Amino acid sequence: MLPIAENVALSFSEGFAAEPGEQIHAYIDRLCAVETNNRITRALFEVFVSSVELFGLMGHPFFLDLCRQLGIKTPMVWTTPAVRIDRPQEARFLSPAHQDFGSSMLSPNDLVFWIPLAPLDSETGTIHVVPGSHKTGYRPVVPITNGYWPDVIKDGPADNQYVPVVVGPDEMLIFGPFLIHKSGDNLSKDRVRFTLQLRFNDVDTLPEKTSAFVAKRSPYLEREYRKHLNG
Ligand SMILES: O=C(O)CCC(=O)C(=O)O
Repeated sequence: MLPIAENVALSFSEGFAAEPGEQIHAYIDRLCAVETNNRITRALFEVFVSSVELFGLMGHPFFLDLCRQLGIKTPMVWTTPAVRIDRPQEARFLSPAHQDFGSSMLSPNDLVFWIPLAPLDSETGTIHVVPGSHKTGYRPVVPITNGYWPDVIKDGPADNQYVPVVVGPDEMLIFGPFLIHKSGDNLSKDRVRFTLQLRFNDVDTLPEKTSAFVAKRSPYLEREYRKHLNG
């Protein structure tokens, strides 16, 4: 259990304490079932990126050794650790087909570690990938305006080229920046698809010594800051 999760949940009227020994995904399933307007799971999604436990994973020898074994000489953070909470029967935030290189444009030997934090099966759905698509580099994209995703792959693969990757409880999927993939639906009635993504660039192969992300004011900080401007 991440202490941050229970702390956040208890601040909402629908929130309730975790059972002793309860696994975090079971707790989130219970919260998701009682919350209104996604407000608890949305807050969890927002705070998880600042969790010290998850940040710490980026520097854990387990991941750094794997990075080196898989071709990253000097690992650096590509994105902050991302936790996905794909709620049952909700399609709005699913990721359409894409290559993660679009959120980096840096090292061609980047790595993504996609890790289930709750059991996956055909009901919860999983990530869908196009085998072999990583061999042909970054594909042209065209902008889109419906939904939250910025673009779509031009002449992307047909639906029947995707295969779902059901990753076991003690397994993870590791892929490079050019693999074409997308989210599968979560068809279950009451289970969130709860997964962690850790992404690493390689300092040695950066085309420019820079980073794929910058710290930016969150909407909360922007709003609060403006209240005090000229105040
Ligand atoms: O987990 C998913 O549904 C999709 C994940 C994804 O698109 C990504 O990690 O880039």
